[in-house]
Amino acid sequence: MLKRLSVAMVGAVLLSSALAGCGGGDDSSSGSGSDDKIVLGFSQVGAESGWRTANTKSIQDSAKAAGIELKFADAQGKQENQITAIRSFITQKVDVIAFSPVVTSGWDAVLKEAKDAGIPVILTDRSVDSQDTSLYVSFLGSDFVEEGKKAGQWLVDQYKGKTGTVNIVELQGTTGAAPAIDRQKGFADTIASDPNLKVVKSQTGDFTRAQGKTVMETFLQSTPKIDVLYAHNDDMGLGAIEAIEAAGKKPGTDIKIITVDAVKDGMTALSEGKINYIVECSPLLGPQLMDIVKQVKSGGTPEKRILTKETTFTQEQAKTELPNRQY
Ligand code: GYE
Repeated sequence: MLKRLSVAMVGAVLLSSALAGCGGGDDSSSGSGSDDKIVLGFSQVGAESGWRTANTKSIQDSAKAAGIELKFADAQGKQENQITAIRSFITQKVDVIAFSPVVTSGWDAVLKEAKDAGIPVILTDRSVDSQDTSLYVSFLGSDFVEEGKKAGQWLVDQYKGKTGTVNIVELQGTTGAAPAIDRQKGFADTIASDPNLKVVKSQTGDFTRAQGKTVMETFLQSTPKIDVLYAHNDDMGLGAIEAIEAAGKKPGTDIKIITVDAVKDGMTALSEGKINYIVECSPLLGPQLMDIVKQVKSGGTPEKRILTKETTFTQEQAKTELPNRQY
């Protein structure tokens, strides 16, 4: 009951703040040029990780730089909040809607409402599983299966020619989220080439540091021999490092660690030898998103799938890259 109430309240707050942004007095709130400014409604997942914080900043900064009026709603990790925010953007008649879907499924109805209202939708960072791809104009983001494959390939290379079972534990991202599904799949498919590599435990840590720590504690208690940890993001890996150290083990040495993202804290742990390998996933999607928004608004047709460029980092490479890392 209490939970329901708080969800309803968050929804109401989102709705009212979103409405306030576009309600009366538009001249004074946005300056004299507000009429011809493109209005973009953006529904963000939340603030679960360092990646997400950098992604939010990138979107806010680049909207400003592009002269686009941004209506930003934080869904606090809840799909129902995202649906509420999207509906409020439709009511407000924003020019374009963009969002990073917390999970892949359950979007058809609200996307249809946007389409019927003639408002183009851009998927940012994460995909949806809608069969009808006309429900969105473009999807900008990483190839998460490829990221999982890169993580798996590094491990395959590490254990090439060696004998004995390698026990791997996996910290998955948010259940049902595209990066969790795809990073698991890419990794599993790749390590299948070496029968010694076995995932013995796999559980969600919801992409957060706190849950990464808690779940790793249970892994350590239930599994005496853990050789490798594969965490779907840096934050869960960093939480797990705390649990490993508290259990008297040396992260990076006693347990090899692979993560995804390459945010500053992850890169620092990598350069210190506590993480062994990081697959990069760039959160800096803002500039490209604003370009797509402008293109759509001027009647253009953006590519249906726009991929971000990414790399990988070893411990040595992290030392070189760290001083340049923006996020
Ligand atoms: O890897 C993780 C975040 O969707 C790519 O979400 C994003 C993921 C990112 O919470 O840190």
